[in-house]
Amino acid sequence: MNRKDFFKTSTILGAATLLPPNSVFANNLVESGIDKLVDADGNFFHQPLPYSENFLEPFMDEETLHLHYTFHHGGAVKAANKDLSMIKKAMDENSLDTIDFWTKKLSFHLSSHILHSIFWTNLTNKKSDPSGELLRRIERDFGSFDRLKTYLAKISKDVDGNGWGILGYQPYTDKLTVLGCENHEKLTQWGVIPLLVIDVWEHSYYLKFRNRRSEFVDNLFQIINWDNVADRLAMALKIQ
Ligand code: MN3
Repeated sequence: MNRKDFFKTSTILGAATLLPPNSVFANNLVESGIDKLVDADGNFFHQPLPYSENFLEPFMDEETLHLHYTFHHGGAVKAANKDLSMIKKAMDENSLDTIDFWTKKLSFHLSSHILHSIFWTNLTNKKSDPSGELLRRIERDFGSFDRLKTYLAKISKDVDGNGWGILGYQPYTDKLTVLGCENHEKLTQWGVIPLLVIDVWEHSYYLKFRNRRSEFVDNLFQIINWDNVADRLAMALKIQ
């Protein structure tokens, strides 16, 4: 192991040791404490699910999870790599006519990759509740856990078209904040670090819940891994 690798490993361990030993999040972190999205060559890769495809049954059915993870998330990873290569090609050839197209596509596909990577770790198959610093900040910034749930559920249900309901940490204000994101990248605030993301694209619920997005969102609140959200907040506070 050379010095650089040693330093890298040490800092990864440093970030991960802040997290409980059974944390699914700690297994796929980079040294700064965010999700690992790229391989050693800088290409985006599709990290494995942190559980089997039937783990979230009956709250999320196996077929939906399989299609969602494999083709929707997986497709975004492939597309983001293509976008990057097309941007590089355009710059190498000094042929910039379509570079705005690929730049816009990268924003869409990479945002999809980031949010899906977080989404899988945000879910579990048993009920949990926030505690500690996360609960303290929820109560400070929203009044109570119930008030946050009501707010985040409403925002998620009411996203226009496809998108995400998001609970994030906003470092500029040192507060938790809620976003109703359209597609994967619209209606954010610069700087927000996503902690909990609710995928309300139709592909995440249509097989089982048909048109009943509201029911899907209420159902999803049963299986949120609040320990993972707390881990993500701890990392966000560390890396800001
Ligand atoms: Mn999705």
